[in-house]
Amino acid sequence: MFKARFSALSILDSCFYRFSTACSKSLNQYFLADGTVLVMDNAFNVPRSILSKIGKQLHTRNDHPLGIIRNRIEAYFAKSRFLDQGSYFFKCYDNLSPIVSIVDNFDNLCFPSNHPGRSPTDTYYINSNHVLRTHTTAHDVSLMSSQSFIHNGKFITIGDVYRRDEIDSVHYPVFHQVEGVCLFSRPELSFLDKKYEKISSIKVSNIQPEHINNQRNVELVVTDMKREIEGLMKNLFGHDILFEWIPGEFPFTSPSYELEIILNGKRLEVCGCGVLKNSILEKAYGKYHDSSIAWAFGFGLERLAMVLFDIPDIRYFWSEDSRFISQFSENANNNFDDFKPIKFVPLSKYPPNIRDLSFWLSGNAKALDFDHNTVYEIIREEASDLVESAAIVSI
Ligand code: FA5
Ligand code: MG
Repeated sequence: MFKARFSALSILDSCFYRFSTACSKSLNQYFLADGTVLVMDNAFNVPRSILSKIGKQLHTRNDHPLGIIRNRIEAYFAKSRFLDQGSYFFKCYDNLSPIVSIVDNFDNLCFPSNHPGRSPTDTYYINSNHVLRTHTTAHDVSLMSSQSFIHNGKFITIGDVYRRDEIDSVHYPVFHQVEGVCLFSRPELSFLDKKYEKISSIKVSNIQPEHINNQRNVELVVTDMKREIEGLMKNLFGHDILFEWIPGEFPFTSPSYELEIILNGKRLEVCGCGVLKNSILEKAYGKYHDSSIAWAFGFGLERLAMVLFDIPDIRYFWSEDSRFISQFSENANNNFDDFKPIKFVPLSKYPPNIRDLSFWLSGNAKALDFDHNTVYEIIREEASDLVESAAIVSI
């Protein structure tokens, strides 16, 4: 049995909900606002509600909480590194198309052919060869290998990403990520060696075979990555922020880590990161590339903004209600040195109007012969953002 909880965020609402299949495949072309024509095939599985979010570019709106936090992250990474090696900056890309090839999203990033992330139950397919990017990491190889992007292997990428996922206050099928990549040339590694001479570098496991003879380099790069990310956390949330590094696992990094921040005793995963696999650098730069090693990370912007502004539910970011956006406008113009985040105030003086709805799925549910993400999507498609959470109550 499934139980779905509905709560209107800004209006009192009482509707009767009908559940049916979500997505119409009657057209084989779809025109996006920017003029892109998507030619669909049988793999197409993107519902209307998701298509309507493409191109909204919330992260580029200076007055939107996602835009405010993105500006702060960009400012943090805009500082120069390796000053005595010549100044390098993290270049920022925020306007790359969210429609990417499966080569960019999966193959180039060493996802095995049977990885669950490739499944249409997890990923939105436009056609057999194109998906809505499931992470901003999808751009890493093409940005690194492209001649037309000049960034010295140090860049951040910000954009909307799409995943068929569960329904609760910290998951939404469209969210935003910021990716960071920092590639080290050999002179830069010597510079790191000096920089961290007095700091005992981190002991690492899961070192890639290609790095086994250069363990010190891996330790330096992981030390540098963790310091950058911790610096960002302190810059955003203040020096008292509590966090913990835990081991992670991604097909494209080794070693890999995740960062959890701890707030009021609760843990929230905000970031995945690690040392990019050497085979990925080879794809981008060729087998005999001179740049030896790179770190990379990916943050979920909504999760950071929820903590910074005390926003209790991820659905708010898509609110068109001016009472939501206008709350943050003062922060849009804040000087970053004396930034005091505005704390979110609920839009309505009325408490949420909550309805619980239970329903049964027919078929052999005991054998789990249904896909959970598909059920979540049908619920979302029919009930829109009124649905607050959905969970299996019994099987
Ligand atoms: C990734 O997406 C990796 N590409 C991150 C990475 C980049 C690792 C570079 C190594 C090197 P993950 O699936 O854990 O990892 O997602 C990263 C972050 O996105 C999470 O920590 C979380 O903050 C956020 N996130 C993930 N799923 C959702 C969701 N459905 N709704 C909102 N935020 C989400
Ligand atoms: Mg994760």
